[in-house]
Amino acid sequence: MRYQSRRCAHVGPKVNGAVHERFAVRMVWKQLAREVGQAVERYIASMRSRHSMPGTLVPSWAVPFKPGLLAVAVLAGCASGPSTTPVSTPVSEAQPATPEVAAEALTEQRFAQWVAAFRTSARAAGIDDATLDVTLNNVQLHHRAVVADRAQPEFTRTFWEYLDGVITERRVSNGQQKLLELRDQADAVNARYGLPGPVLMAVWGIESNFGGNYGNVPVFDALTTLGFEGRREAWAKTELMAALKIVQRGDIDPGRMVGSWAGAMGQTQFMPTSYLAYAVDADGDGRRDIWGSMPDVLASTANFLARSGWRAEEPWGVEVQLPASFDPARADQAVRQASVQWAEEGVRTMDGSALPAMADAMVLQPAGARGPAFLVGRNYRALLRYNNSMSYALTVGLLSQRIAGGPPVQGAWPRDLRALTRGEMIALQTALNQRGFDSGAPDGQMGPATRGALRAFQRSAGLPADGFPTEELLRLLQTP
Ligand SMILES: [Ca+2]
Repeated sequence: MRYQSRRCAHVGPKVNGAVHERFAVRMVWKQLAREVGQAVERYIASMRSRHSMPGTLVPSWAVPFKPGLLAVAVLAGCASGPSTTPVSTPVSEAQPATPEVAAEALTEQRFAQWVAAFRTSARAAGIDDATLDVTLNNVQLHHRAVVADRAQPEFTRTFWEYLDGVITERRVSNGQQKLLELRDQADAVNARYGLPGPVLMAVWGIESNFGGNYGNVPVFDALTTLGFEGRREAWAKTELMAALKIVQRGDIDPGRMVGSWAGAMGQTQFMPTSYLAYAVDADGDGRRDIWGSMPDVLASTANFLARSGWRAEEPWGVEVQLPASFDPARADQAVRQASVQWAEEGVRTMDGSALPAMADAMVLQPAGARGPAFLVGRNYRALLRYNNSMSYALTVGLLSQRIAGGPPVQGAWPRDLRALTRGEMIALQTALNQRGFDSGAPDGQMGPATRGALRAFQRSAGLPADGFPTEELLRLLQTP
């Protein structure tokens, strides 16, 4: 639960669907935080050019501001007032009063104010002082997390490139090995929640590489930083409050409460609200430990998916072959029916055997009409609740299939195609709109509106309406 779908991977808070949250409340702090955030970005940009850093920030965002330098800067900044020093002036220990350092100090001040205001509201909501002291007294602002959170990468990967990176032979064999080691626990969880062991291993393997990397950012640092930054303040405050409740209940020592920069925690990356709703104490020690107890990790993950609609009697999905007459416009999440009805349309498994029973299934063609096809049902949609990304949910299913000893994808990916850049996606959306196919405001993201508009254009041009963006379609759209 760490990534957001716009990177073709899964980036962002997911369990709660907060990626799509809309914030109606505009608070003064939000505007302040935005201004400060912009100042921080200018500062980082100036540092980057000064030190000839590459255009992309290295992911060492976890380095907090240096308090010592800040203490000097606060004093210097207060003494000198607004500075008119050119931005190109080099920063050095001897010249602490540059605009960049002053901006950094101001940011720290405002961050402290934000935390103090949040603390007041948390106390009013029933969090005791002991909990507030141990969680919020030493939180640190991670300014690079802010930059990463706002990043709009120009280049994205295709689904098959993402799949190649996640489903490696090593990850498959590690998943099989872990399942052997944890067989008794996995069997118990399956009996209780209806979640097969290979699926749980796949989620665990993707979220944290089987516990090898679940992040080491203190959760309270991550969430106060994101709340202060302001773009998702309401969401971050809700998660912070949930995190405080977890500590107050005594489930976990706050020093062990670490995770990703987005606030996702533990071996399978639960957001705090999801933890409160779904975490389970399976080993009976009275604590729900999704960091150190594998029975708790497996049961919590299974409970989340079971409560999200996973059905024990259905598979995650199945790769299928489509009849030659299949209209690719029917490979759409809005077109759902039982496997039996898909079979009547000529949809078959790869070896021609009967389709598994799925009550409410849809066809997915993640690489368009030229690529492989999958039939997925409610269990796929349960995985979307974990992380609202087609790439994520399909990859969990395919990895679980490999861990269970099943085949890799058998259809051929159209590897001659490449993902459109963000700029090209905006051009595609703009051209669609100009031609009267409404794709909404161009944002560089492939969403349902863009897909629908692209399909309408393809139909008008007598092309298979798969809604899959390619360079060729972009050229066609831009040709008068
Ligand atoms: Ca426990």
